[in-house]
Amino acid sequence: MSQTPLLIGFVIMSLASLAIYAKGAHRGPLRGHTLIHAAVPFIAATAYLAMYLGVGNLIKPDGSVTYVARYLDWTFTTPLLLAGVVSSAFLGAREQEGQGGFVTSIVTLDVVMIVTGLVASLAPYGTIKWVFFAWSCAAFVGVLYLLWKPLAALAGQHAAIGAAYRKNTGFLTVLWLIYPVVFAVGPEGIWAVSDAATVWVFLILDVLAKVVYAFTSERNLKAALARPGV
Ligand code: RET
Repeated sequence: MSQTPLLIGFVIMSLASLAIYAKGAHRGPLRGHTLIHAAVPFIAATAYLAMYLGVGNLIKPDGSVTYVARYLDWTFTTPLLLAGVVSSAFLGAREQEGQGGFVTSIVTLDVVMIVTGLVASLAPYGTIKWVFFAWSCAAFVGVLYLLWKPLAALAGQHAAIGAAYRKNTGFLTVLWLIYPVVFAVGPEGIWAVSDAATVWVFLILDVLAKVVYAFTSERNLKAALARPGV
Protein backbone atom coordinates (compact mmCIF):
# COMPACT_ATOMS: atom_id res chain seq x y z
CA MET A 1 0.00 0.00 0.00
CA SER A 2 1.32 3.45 -0.83
CA GLN A 3 0.72 6.01 1.88
CA THR A 4 2.30 9.17 0.38
CA PRO A 5 -0.04 9.70 -2.62
CA LEU A 6 -3.05 9.01 -0.38
CA LEU A 7 -2.00 11.74 2.06
CA ILE A 8 -1.20 14.10 -0.85
CA GLY A 9 -4.67 13.32 -2.26
CA PHE A 10 -6.31 14.23 1.05
CA VAL A 11 -4.47 17.58 1.25
CA ILE A 12 -5.02 18.53 -2.43
CA MET A 13 -8.73 17.63 -2.39
CA SER A 14 -9.40 19.48 0.89
CA LEU A 15 -7.74 22.67 -0.37
CA ALA A 16 -9.32 22.32 -3.82
CA SER A 17 -12.81 22.14 -2.35
CA LEU A 18 -12.24 25.48 -0.58
CA ALA A 19 -10.57 27.05 -3.64
CA ILE A 20 -13.37 26.02 -6.02
CA TYR A 21 -15.99 27.44 -3.65
CA ALA A 22 -14.02 30.67 -3.09
CA LYS A 23 -13.24 31.32 -6.76
CA GLY A 24 -16.47 30.05 -8.35
CA ALA A 25 -19.55 32.03 -9.40
CA HIS A 26 -21.92 32.85 -6.52
CA ARG A 27 -24.80 34.22 -8.54
CA GLY A 28 -26.38 33.63 -11.92
CA PRO A 29 -26.69 30.38 -13.88
CA LEU A 30 -23.30 29.01 -12.76
CA ARG A 31 -24.01 29.17 -9.01
CA GLY A 32 -25.08 25.53 -8.98
CA HIS A 33 -21.92 24.63 -10.90
CA THR A 34 -19.79 26.09 -8.08
CA LEU A 35 -21.67 24.17 -5.38
CA ILE A 36 -21.49 20.84 -7.25
CA HIS A 37 -17.80 21.19 -8.05
CA ALA A 38 -16.86 22.24 -4.50
CA ALA A 39 -18.67 19.17 -3.11
CA VAL A 40 -16.82 16.74 -5.41
CA PRO A 41 -13.27 17.21 -3.96
CA PHE A 42 -14.72 17.36 -0.43
CA ILE A 43 -16.05 13.81 -0.95
CA ALA A 44 -12.73 12.79 -2.50
CA ALA A 45 -10.81 14.22 0.48
CA THR A 46 -12.93 12.02 2.76
CA ALA A 47 -12.12 8.96 0.64
CA TYR A 48 -8.38 9.73 0.53
CA LEU A 49 -8.39 10.16 4.33
CA ALA A 50 -10.07 6.75 4.76
CA MET A 51 -7.63 5.10 2.33
CA TYR A 52 -4.64 6.76 4.05
CA LEU A 53 -5.82 5.58 7.47
CA GLY A 54 -6.40 2.08 6.08
CA VAL A 55 -10.18 2.07 6.52
CA GLY A 56 -11.87 -0.14 3.94
CA ASN A 57 -8.65 -1.25 2.20
CA LEU A 58 -9.48 -4.90 1.59
CA ILE A 59 -6.56 -7.25 0.99
CA LYS A 60 -7.88 -10.15 -1.09
CA PRO A 61 -6.58 -13.74 -1.07
CA ASP A 62 -4.42 -13.04 -4.17
CA GLY A 63 -2.72 -10.17 -2.27
CA SER A 64 -4.23 -7.32 -4.30
CA VAL A 65 -6.04 -4.45 -2.57
CA THR A 66 -9.56 -3.14 -3.23
CA TYR A 67 -9.90 0.41 -1.94
CA VAL A 68 -13.60 0.40 -1.06
CA ALA A 69 -13.47 4.13 -0.19
CA ARG A 70 -12.44 4.86 -3.78
CA TYR A 71 -15.58 3.18 -5.15
CA LEU A 72 -17.74 4.97 -2.54
CA ASP A 73 -16.13 8.26 -3.64
CA TRP A 74 -16.88 7.52 -7.31
CA THR A 75 -20.46 6.45 -6.45
CA PHE A 76 -21.12 10.01 -5.25
CA THR A 77 -18.70 12.16 -7.24
CA THR A 78 -19.30 10.82 -10.75
CA PRO A 79 -23.10 11.36 -10.50
CA LEU A 80 -22.45 14.92 -9.27
CA LEU A 81 -20.11 15.57 -12.20
CA LEU A 82 -22.67 14.17 -14.64
CA ALA A 83 -25.52 16.18 -13.08
CA GLY A 84 -23.34 19.25 -13.72
CA VAL A 85 -22.83 18.25 -17.35
CA VAL A 86 -26.58 17.70 -17.86
CA SER A 87 -27.43 21.10 -16.41
CA SER A 88 -24.77 22.72 -18.60
CA ALA A 89 -26.36 21.10 -21.68
CA PHE A 90 -29.72 22.58 -20.66
CA LEU A 91 -28.16 26.07 -20.53
CA GLY A 92 -28.23 25.84 -24.31
CA ALA A 93 -31.65 24.17 -24.66
CA ARG A 94 -34.69 26.13 -25.79
CA GLU A 95 -36.97 24.10 -23.51
CA GLN A 96 -36.12 22.94 -20.00
CA GLU A 97 -38.42 19.88 -19.87
CA GLY A 98 -36.76 16.51 -19.49
CA GLN A 99 -33.79 17.56 -17.39
CA GLY A 100 -34.87 15.32 -14.48
CA GLY A 101 -35.18 12.32 -16.79
CA PHE A 102 -31.69 12.86 -18.21
CA VAL A 103 -30.15 13.22 -14.75
CA THR A 104 -31.93 10.09 -13.51
CA SER A 105 -30.96 7.92 -16.46
CA ILE A 106 -27.34 9.02 -16.72
CA VAL A 107 -26.81 8.71 -12.94
CA THR A 108 -28.39 5.25 -12.96
CA LEU A 109 -26.08 4.03 -15.72
CA ASP A 110 -23.12 5.63 -13.97
CA VAL A 111 -23.87 4.00 -10.59
CA VAL A 112 -24.27 0.62 -12.32
CA MET A 113 -20.83 1.26 -13.91
CA ILE A 114 -19.17 1.95 -10.55
CA VAL A 115 -20.90 -0.83 -8.59
CA THR A 116 -20.15 -3.49 -11.23
CA GLY A 117 -16.57 -2.16 -11.29
CA LEU A 118 -16.38 -2.80 -7.53
CA VAL A 119 -17.74 -6.32 -8.08
CA ALA A 120 -15.07 -6.87 -10.78
CA SER A 121 -12.41 -5.69 -8.36
CA LEU A 122 -13.62 -8.01 -5.58
CA ALA A 123 -14.05 -11.04 -7.89
CA PRO A 124 -11.19 -13.51 -7.96
CA TYR A 125 -8.99 -13.39 -11.06
CA GLY A 126 -10.76 -15.17 -13.94
CA THR A 127 -13.88 -15.07 -16.10
CA ILE A 128 -16.25 -13.61 -13.50
CA LYS A 129 -14.00 -10.59 -13.00
CA TRP A 130 -13.98 -9.84 -16.75
CA VAL A 131 -17.74 -10.42 -17.12
CA PHE A 132 -18.37 -7.68 -14.55
CA PHE A 133 -15.67 -5.49 -16.07
CA ALA A 134 -17.39 -5.82 -19.47
CA TRP A 135 -20.80 -5.08 -17.90
CA SER A 136 -19.38 -1.95 -16.28
CA CYS A 137 -17.97 -0.89 -19.67
CA ALA A 138 -21.43 -1.43 -21.23
CA ALA A 139 -22.95 0.97 -18.68
CA PHE A 140 -20.12 3.41 -19.45
CA VAL A 141 -21.00 3.25 -23.17
CA GLY A 142 -24.57 4.22 -22.19
CA VAL A 143 -23.25 7.23 -20.27
CA LEU A 144 -21.13 8.31 -23.24
CA TYR A 145 -24.06 7.84 -25.63
CA LEU A 146 -26.29 10.17 -23.58
CA LEU A 147 -23.48 12.74 -23.30
CA TRP A 148 -22.56 12.77 -26.97
CA LYS A 149 -25.98 12.25 -28.64
CA PRO A 150 -29.14 13.72 -27.06
CA LEU A 151 -27.40 16.02 -24.56
CA ALA A 152 -24.92 17.38 -27.14
CA ALA A 153 -27.88 18.08 -29.45
CA LEU A 154 -29.70 20.00 -26.69
CA ALA A 155 -26.59 22.04 -25.81
CA GLY A 156 -26.09 22.74 -29.53
CA GLN A 157 -29.36 24.69 -29.74
CA HIS A 158 -27.20 27.63 -28.59
CA ALA A 159 -24.00 27.71 -30.69
CA ALA A 160 -21.62 29.04 -28.01
CA ILE A 161 -23.02 26.80 -25.24
CA GLY A 162 -22.81 23.85 -27.63
CA ALA A 163 -19.13 24.55 -28.31
CA ALA A 164 -18.35 24.90 -24.57
CA TYR A 165 -20.33 21.71 -23.85
CA ARG A 166 -18.35 19.75 -26.46
CA LYS A 167 -15.05 21.10 -25.10
CA ASN A 168 -15.97 20.15 -21.51
CA THR A 169 -17.40 16.77 -22.44
CA GLY A 170 -14.36 16.02 -24.62
CA PHE A 171 -12.00 16.68 -21.71
CA LEU A 172 -14.19 14.60 -19.38
CA THR A 173 -14.46 11.71 -21.87
CA VAL A 174 -10.71 11.43 -22.48
CA LEU A 175 -10.00 11.37 -18.73
CA TRP A 176 -12.80 8.97 -17.83
CA LEU A 177 -11.69 6.51 -20.54
CA ILE A 178 -8.32 6.16 -18.78
CA TYR A 179 -9.89 4.84 -15.52
CA PRO A 180 -10.91 1.39 -16.89
CA VAL A 181 -7.50 1.07 -18.58
CA VAL A 182 -5.70 1.69 -15.27
CA PHE A 183 -8.05 -0.78 -13.56
CA ALA A 184 -7.39 -3.42 -16.25
CA VAL A 185 -3.58 -3.19 -16.12
CA GLY A 186 -3.33 -2.72 -12.33
CA PRO A 187 -3.62 -5.28 -9.49
CA GLU A 188 -7.44 -5.37 -9.80
CA GLY A 189 -7.03 -6.58 -13.42
CA ILE A 190 -4.08 -8.35 -15.04
CA TRP A 191 -1.61 -6.90 -12.49
CA ALA A 192 0.97 -5.77 -15.06
CA VAL A 193 1.37 -2.54 -13.07
CA SER A 194 1.98 -2.27 -9.31
CA ASP A 195 -0.43 -1.05 -6.64
CA ALA A 196 1.82 1.97 -5.93
CA ALA A 197 1.83 3.02 -9.60
CA THR A 198 -1.97 2.72 -9.93
CA VAL A 199 -2.51 4.76 -6.75
CA TRP A 200 -0.34 7.55 -8.22
CA VAL A 201 -2.08 7.42 -11.61
CA PHE A 202 -5.56 7.49 -10.02
CA LEU A 203 -4.43 10.50 -7.95
CA ILE A 204 -3.37 12.38 -11.09
CA LEU A 205 -6.59 11.42 -12.89
CA ASP A 206 -8.69 12.45 -9.88
CA VAL A 207 -7.01 15.86 -9.69
CA LEU A 208 -7.61 16.41 -13.42
CA ALA A 209 -11.19 15.06 -13.44
CA LYS A 210 -12.33 16.76 -10.25
CA VAL A 211 -10.22 19.91 -9.76
CA VAL A 212 -8.82 21.01 -13.14
CA TYR A 213 -12.15 20.13 -14.79
CA ALA A 214 -14.05 22.30 -12.25
CA PHE A 215 -12.04 25.39 -13.23
CA THR A 216 -11.82 24.80 -17.00
CA SER A 217 -15.48 23.87 -17.40
CA GLU A 218 -16.58 26.98 -15.50
CA ARG A 219 -14.32 29.17 -17.63
CA ASN A 220 -15.68 27.69 -20.87
CA LEU A 221 -19.32 28.04 -19.79
CA LYS A 222 -18.80 31.60 -18.51
CA ALA A 223 -17.30 32.65 -21.85
CA ALA A 224 -20.17 30.99 -23.73
CA LEU A 225 -22.85 32.65 -21.58
CA ALA A 226 -21.34 36.05 -22.35
CA ARG A 227 -22.01 35.46 -26.08
CA PRO A 228 -25.44 36.03 -27.64
CA GLY A 229 -27.54 32.97 -28.49
CA VAL A 230 -28.70 31.97 -31.97
C1 RET B 1 -13.99 1.00 -13.55
C2 RET B 1 -13.66 -0.49 -13.71
C3 RET B 1 -14.63 -1.25 -14.51
C4 RET B 1 -14.83 -0.66 -15.89
C5 RET B 1 -15.03 0.82 -15.88
C6 RET B 1 -14.61 1.60 -14.81
C7 RET B 1 -14.81 3.06 -14.97
C8 RET B 1 -14.58 3.99 -14.06
C9 RET B 1 -14.69 5.41 -14.27
C10 RET B 1 -14.42 6.19 -13.20
C11 RET B 1 -14.42 7.59 -13.18
C12 RET B 1 -14.09 8.21 -12.06
C13 RET B 1 -13.98 9.63 -11.90
C14 RET B 1 -13.72 10.07 -10.67
C15 RET B 1 -13.51 11.44 -10.38
O1 RET B 1 -14.29 12.15 -9.91
C16 RET B 1 -14.95 1.14 -12.37
C17 RET B 1 -12.64 1.62 -13.22
C18 RET B 1 -15.68 1.40 -17.12
C19 RET B 1 -15.05 5.96 -15.58
C20 RET B 1 -14.10 10.54 -13.03
